[in-house]
Amino acid sequence: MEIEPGVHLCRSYLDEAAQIALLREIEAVIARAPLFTPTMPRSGKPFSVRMTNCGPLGWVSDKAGGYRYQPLHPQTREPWPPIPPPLLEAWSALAAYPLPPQACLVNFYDPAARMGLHQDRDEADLCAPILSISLGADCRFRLGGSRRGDPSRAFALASGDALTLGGGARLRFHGVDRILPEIAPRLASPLFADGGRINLTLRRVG
Ligand code: MD3
Ligand code: FE
Repeated sequence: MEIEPGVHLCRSYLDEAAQIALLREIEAVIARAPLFTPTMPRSGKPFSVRMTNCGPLGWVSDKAGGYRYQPLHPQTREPWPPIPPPLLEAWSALAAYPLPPQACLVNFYDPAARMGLHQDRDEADLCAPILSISLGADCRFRLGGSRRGDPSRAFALASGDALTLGGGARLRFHGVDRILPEIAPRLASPLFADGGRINLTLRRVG
């Protein structure tokens, strides 16, 4: 359903079996392309979120090079693994875009991680939507406006939820206030031994 212009939230897009199947695929991605800790441009301050990618291009950030997309893992120097089929199927079903995704960013939040309010503007192609899929613990997600000071609203994103951001929503500020204490039984995975959340974002880069 369209919760705001250009923002579609599909609750429980993946049922529990599909979440577990996708989690196994993401574990395999992380085994080949280990999670790394990005750092902020200029300051070098580490993100609390750890990341990896799959697909032809991956998003990285470090003190010297800043935010960018590149074809190789910053530590292994290997190409990113391919995007798992269930994510390509989700893109076909939800993105309403004729070309396949070029990048899938895998964000891993431990229970204390967060992501400050920001815009996604490292992509030359701003026509294509972004598709986000959540796994694991719920988070309190924040959606602002197109300027930093605009009013914002918060809502929960839960395991299996899919969010698409397109059209005028593409440049809205957004962030993750915090990971919420778990209520549902957590998905069995060494990744979630301490709780935690994974978010997958599929994008066209340009
Ligand atoms: C709203 N990730 O990786 S995904 C990011 O949960 C990022 O890990 C968050 O923001 C996460 O850049 C949020 C949902 C999302 C993604 C892109 C958006 C919401 C968005 C772009 C515009 C507006
Ligand atoms: Fe973002």
